[in-house]
Amino acid sequence: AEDGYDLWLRYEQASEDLRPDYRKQISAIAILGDSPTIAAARQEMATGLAGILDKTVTVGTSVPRGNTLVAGTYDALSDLDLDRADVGPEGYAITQMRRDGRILTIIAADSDIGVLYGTFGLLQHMLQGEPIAGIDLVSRPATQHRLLNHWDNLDRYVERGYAGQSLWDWHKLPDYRDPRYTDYARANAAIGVNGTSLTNVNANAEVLTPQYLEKAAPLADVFRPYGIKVYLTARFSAPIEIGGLDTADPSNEEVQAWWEAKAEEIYNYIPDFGGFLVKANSEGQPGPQDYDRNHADGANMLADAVAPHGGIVMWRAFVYAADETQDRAKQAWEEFVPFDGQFRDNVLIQVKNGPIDFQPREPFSPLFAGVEDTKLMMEFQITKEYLGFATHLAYLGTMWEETLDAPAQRTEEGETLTVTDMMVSGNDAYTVSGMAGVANIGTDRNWSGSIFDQANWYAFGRLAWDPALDAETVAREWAAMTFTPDRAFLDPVVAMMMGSREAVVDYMTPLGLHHLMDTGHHYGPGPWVDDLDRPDWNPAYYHKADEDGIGFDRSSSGSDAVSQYAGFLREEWDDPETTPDELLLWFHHLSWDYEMRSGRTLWEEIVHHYQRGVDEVEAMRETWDGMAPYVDAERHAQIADFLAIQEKEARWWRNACLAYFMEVSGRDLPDGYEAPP
Ligand code: GCW
Repeated sequence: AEDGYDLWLRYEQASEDLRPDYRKQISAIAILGDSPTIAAARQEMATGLAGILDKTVTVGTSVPRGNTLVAGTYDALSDLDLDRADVGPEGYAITQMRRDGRILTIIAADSDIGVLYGTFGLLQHMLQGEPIAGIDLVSRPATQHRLLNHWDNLDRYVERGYAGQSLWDWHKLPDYRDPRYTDYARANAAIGVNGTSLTNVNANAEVLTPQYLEKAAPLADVFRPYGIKVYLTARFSAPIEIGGLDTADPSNEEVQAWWEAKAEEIYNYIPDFGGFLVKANSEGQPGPQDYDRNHADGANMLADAVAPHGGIVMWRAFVYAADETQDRAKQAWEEFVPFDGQFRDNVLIQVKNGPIDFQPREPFSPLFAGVEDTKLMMEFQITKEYLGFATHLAYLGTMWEETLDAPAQRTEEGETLTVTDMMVSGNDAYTVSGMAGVANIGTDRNWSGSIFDQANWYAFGRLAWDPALDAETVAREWAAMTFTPDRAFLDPVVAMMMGSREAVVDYMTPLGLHHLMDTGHHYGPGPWVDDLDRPDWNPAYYHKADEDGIGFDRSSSGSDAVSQYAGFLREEWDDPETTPDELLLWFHHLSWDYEMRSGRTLWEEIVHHYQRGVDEVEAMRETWDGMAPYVDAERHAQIADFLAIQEKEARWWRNACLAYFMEVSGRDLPDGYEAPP
């Protein structure tokens, strides 16, 4: 049945136009080498080509006669005397050449993992309906650490997970290695993900005990051939909770020694353990500030413990205090910028894309332009906590592209640097950079809770590999491999994906509004909520609507969050006249009658956007209804049902928000709009 289990590894036979050519050019196959990674490549190639070519395929270990597909490291392929491409430690080159009257299709790399990535690269090229005659491409990752972050608890509850339970079946580990772990590794290797943090950042120290390390080790064993390292979340107070110490103060020598010994122990179980991911002094998690120490003190202690083993520490910058007088958007910057240059070389500060919290739209976090000598890692949220969970269709590639491509800084020579430039920090980019995605994966057959949410997992991997890719290309690749490379399907469906996130912005939080979601679960509207203990968890804290106007004044006359950005942005965003509509109410509190670029008043513009969001979802449904001829009935029906839910809930959002704002502002709907019931 077509239940979505195969993700982008659905090895359907190629179309009639391509299959005969593929078969002719690949009459024999060999992958040279003998590591577990090469074995995995051989296995994948055999499965993949058997499907695509629709014939029995054997993958040999030495170069046969005839038109041959041959893969291996440049060293293994030395007999072929190839020109070496600059593929780096993980990249690959795919070329075709004629030799002695035969066609050779060659996948070459410097490393075995490059050979595996190249194997996936060629299979994907074919799955996307591309000819292989004359193929000539080089692909290498721009970032070094490309990680999924699972927010999985040890009882298998997934925080903000909408796709079932945690994949990690701690109860049956270590002895039962669910074959699904291998499929997880295949799917990730296919998009270049090379690390996975198994446990929730709201961490349980138990995972660092031998009882759990023994269970994490076989997961690392399964993932290793696929180039994926295992990371764990470190609860800062673990020395107390599982170590029997009475403090976790990073300046205490016993505490330091405890972490050193713990690291040693972990590396005994998992020799290539990646390192720790840490949420400290945030939302109740313990941290160095509990002992009057700072983030650098905490991160460096852990970094020193894993450094002898080659590990890294990813220390999160998602911090904010429960203090209403402070603009939450400013806090990460204030807590981290003073320590710029004080973090160890193996520490990466992991920063959410925006300064608040994974909203449908935020400006990029000012930290990306705020530090000079600190390695920053991007954190995106693949799971859609604030964008309708698994039933709303929202392709996040466009959101991430918007952040990565955003101009962030200007050099003295006047060159504009984007967020990506800042993140890969120019100098020694490959060795210091990374991207993390909060996973949307669980035990659901389709992994992600919906078919279209698979696209977000896919897009995360692709953009982590190459942040310069455009979201549309990535959407096309995904849709072609997930459904069909037929253009009559791809053109409308990719267009639908490309507009889908903006539709969510429109019906939830247009024009720079944010955090209007109902409390706790964050599903559905709650702009009226204003009675929580923590003021900065109240939607009303963010929209500040009253009878005179709406929006959060972060300009120089307000919280001055705008001052954390580079001069050219500060200038642009400090003035409502030059602030783009998309960020208007993020930076400004304006009268309902404020005149917009469109000629509408602000109130009319807000109404217009909420309505546009609903209209857009209606259009998405129509597009999808027309796609029935190209998609199996099972997946088509589920997606159609989910879109119906999305339309219903887009109306719910529009009606609830407009009704609330009408009441607060004392205004009626402009002519021509449907009044909320
Ligand atoms: O987005 C918020 C979520 C929390 C999460 C926190 C974080 C893991 O609502 O569930 O906790 O962010 O990123 O730490």
